[in-house]
Amino acid sequence: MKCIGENLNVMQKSLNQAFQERNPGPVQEMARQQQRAGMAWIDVNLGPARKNGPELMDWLVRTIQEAVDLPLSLDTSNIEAMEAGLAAHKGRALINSIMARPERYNAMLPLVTRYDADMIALLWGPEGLPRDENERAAWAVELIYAANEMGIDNQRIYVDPIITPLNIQQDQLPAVLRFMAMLPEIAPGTRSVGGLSNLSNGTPWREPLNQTYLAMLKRAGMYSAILDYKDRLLIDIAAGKRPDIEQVVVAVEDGSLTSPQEVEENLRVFARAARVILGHSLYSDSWMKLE
Ligand code: THG
Repeated sequence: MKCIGENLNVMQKSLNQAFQERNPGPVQEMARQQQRAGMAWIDVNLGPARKNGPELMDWLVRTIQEAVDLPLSLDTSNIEAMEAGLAAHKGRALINSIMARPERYNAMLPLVTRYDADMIALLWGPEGLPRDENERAAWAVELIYAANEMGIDNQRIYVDPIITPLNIQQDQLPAVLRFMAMLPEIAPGTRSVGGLSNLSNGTPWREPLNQTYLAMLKRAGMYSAILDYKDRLLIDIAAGKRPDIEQVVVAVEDGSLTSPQEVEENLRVFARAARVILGHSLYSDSWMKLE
């Protein structure tokens, strides 16, 4: 699986200060670390970027691409900031993201063709989060059809089914996996992506949950993930270097492993996490101790 580093964002206190002061040092240092960790893209996350959005995005794109030779995933809901980033970007940028809402995609799809970019099709619909795999499918069809009408080929579209936090919407995680199985038929040739850390937001078990769900998404055919580049084990799983962990996760998914006790102690955490992600056990902050 290809990795997109999530860490260069305005929520990071130390970086936010560098952003505001237009201090290139910390930004370029993190960009180099992300490249060394094997990221295929760096997500540049400004959120709504209400203040000086276009000028800040322009500066960030130039500053990062001065230090590393990587394409960027431009992550902002501010369309003017998105356009400024695309204009400054060298090579093919990834627009993160375009929602399945007509007023958003009608405004943003022209940027994909104007700047010859790739795009993330975010399955956030007119009524907000999708409720199951069928709603995801319906919104994917609508958005991809609109993109195709503008001359954007499926190969340039990265479908994001939206990964939601386990502690809020446990049943959406299996729904995303079922949607992944449907995607090649719905939209042949599209790629896929998901924001992995959303899953574990607000839980005390971030790493094992992210690692386990990544193994499931990989098996389900997901092409890429936005993730924490500092989690070495996660990156190893994405690169296929941990078949032992993948095997445990598959065994839970296929029902051949029913008790975490059946595997070596160091792999039990992945069996437990797989059970809670699949809904075999109910999530609570103390579930890891209870299993
Ligand atoms: N899909 C797409 N884009 C996305 C998301 C998605 N962009 C934003 C987000 N989701 C992915 N990026 C992040 C970035 C940071 C965190 C989660 C997702 C995160 N940060 C730590 C936290 O809040 O606890 C704080 C940062 C730190 O201190 O390390 O969780 O789904 N297309």
